[in-house]
Amino acid sequence: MGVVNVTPNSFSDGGLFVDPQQAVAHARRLIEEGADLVDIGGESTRPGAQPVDASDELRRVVPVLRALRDAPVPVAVDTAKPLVMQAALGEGASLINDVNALRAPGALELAATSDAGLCMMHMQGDPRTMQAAPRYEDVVAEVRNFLSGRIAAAAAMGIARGRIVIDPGFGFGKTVEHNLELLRNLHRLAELGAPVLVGLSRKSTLGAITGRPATERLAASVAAALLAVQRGARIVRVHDVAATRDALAVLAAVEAAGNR
Ligand code: HH2
Repeated sequence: MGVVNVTPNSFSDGGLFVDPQQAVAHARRLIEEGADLVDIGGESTRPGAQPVDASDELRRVVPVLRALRDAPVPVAVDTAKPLVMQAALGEGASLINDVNALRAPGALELAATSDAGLCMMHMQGDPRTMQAAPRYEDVVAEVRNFLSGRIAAAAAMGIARGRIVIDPGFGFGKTVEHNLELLRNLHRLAELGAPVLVGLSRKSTLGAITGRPATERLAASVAAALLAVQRGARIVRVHDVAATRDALAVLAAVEAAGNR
């Protein structure tokens, strides 16, 4: 999944693709690099980010989604707002990627009326405050219980399980240790039976490990994507598609050789 942030303030590429034409060109570039889907977002959820109102978010993402209607891969919308979800579905989006796991009033109901894929992510708190003091007794069990609860909530609305993707939400109300613990135990989330999406690309945990700023986290991001796929991730949400694909091709070749 290639990331397209149509925002002025995203943590690693804020402002680069805020112009819809630039965003569309970037999405097409990521598709050429081998993205199997692209994720269009109009609100940064970086720690400390202020919420954006729906009209601004719509102004950012709708022209981009419209221009990508003919894209050769599915297009996701990264939003927590039912109004934006609805508009995005009308513009041809086929996956709703919600960092708030469809907890906004009306979000699950709207999702139930569509046939889109649904990615539900775990977050402790909200982006404004989530990194202040994340606390868990057992981060893996708590994230797993939350996601299992969201799968059940979706099922209770009549949403087929096959439409659901789950995501532990790396960096969303988690310390470096919490993120590493979740990555080490990703298989426990995969056991829930829904494909697991992992977003670690360029995130601050990789900065804490390597000492590098967001613009210099390519190698760390590729390593994280590879480790995630080895531990059961089925989708990796990345800014650097070509490099990630190469790394995953090596992993696939090694695994195929083992199966011969
Ligand atoms: N991370 C970000 C945004 N959306 N969605 C899912 N499912 N999983 C993630 O880990 C995830 C996500 C944050 O990254 P980015 O979009 O690059 O930054 P920003 O929120 O600052 O726009």
